[in-house]
Amino acid sequence: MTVRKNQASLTADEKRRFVDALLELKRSGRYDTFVTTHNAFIMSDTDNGDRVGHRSPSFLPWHRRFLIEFEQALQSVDATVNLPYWDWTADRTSRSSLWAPDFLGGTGRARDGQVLDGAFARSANRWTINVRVDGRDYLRRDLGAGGRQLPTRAEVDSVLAMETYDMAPWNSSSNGFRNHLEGWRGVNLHNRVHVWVGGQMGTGVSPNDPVFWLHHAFIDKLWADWQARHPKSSYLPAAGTANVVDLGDTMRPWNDVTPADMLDHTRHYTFDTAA
Ligand SMILES: [Cu+2]
Repeated sequence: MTVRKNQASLTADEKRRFVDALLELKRSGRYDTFVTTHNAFIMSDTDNGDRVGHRSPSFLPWHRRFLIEFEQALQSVDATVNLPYWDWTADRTSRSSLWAPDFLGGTGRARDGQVLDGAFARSANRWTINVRVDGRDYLRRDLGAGGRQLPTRAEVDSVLAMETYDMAPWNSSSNGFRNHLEGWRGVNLHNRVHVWVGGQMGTGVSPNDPVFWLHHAFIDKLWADWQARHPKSSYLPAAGTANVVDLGDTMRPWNDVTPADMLDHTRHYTFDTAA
């Protein structure tokens, strides 16, 4: 049974196994296929055209399916590994244990953003950035870039209070829960965290940084928390919407899974705590 835990509560052994499984997926080439897929959707999802992975209602079920597939890949390396989540409202500085050398390593150096410690540093030679948007082949970060702050618990609660899942025009200008969580409108939760980490996390090839999975596992948990809080609210739109994945439509790239199939996470995993 997969239980997704808060990263702050992982034991030293759990951290080591998670990092080792990441390194093995990277070595085998499987890791980079996830980066390629994510970037392809970032490039093709547009506000006025087809949109599946981002800036649309299916942002949440798409990433849920994407994380399940990634977690299964990790478990094929080490069956004890589950995806942890990063509650950035609680662990909100670069001094968090998340960024220690025994886990994800820290921020990048000022000159070029290069991460210098931990298993994903260039010097460890096991984390070359192959799927990239520029020539730099090393992991980069700029934690807290430009003095930005991570979202607060109060900001998260203000978004969880929104009753309606999503609204027309079903894109980055929408009102409703999904777009506020994604961050194109309002207090900005998910997008802001990508920008706060900086480096590759601020680009379409963001899964190059392993923190991508921990960030999205928490976004996914917030969707579950929202469902628990609004049992009468459901995924929208229900049917017949051009360019958008309705409740019963299949999602690319899998073509065999719908948002309806993704509503109940407990078929796949549970969380250590509710919100
Ligand atoms: Cu993201």
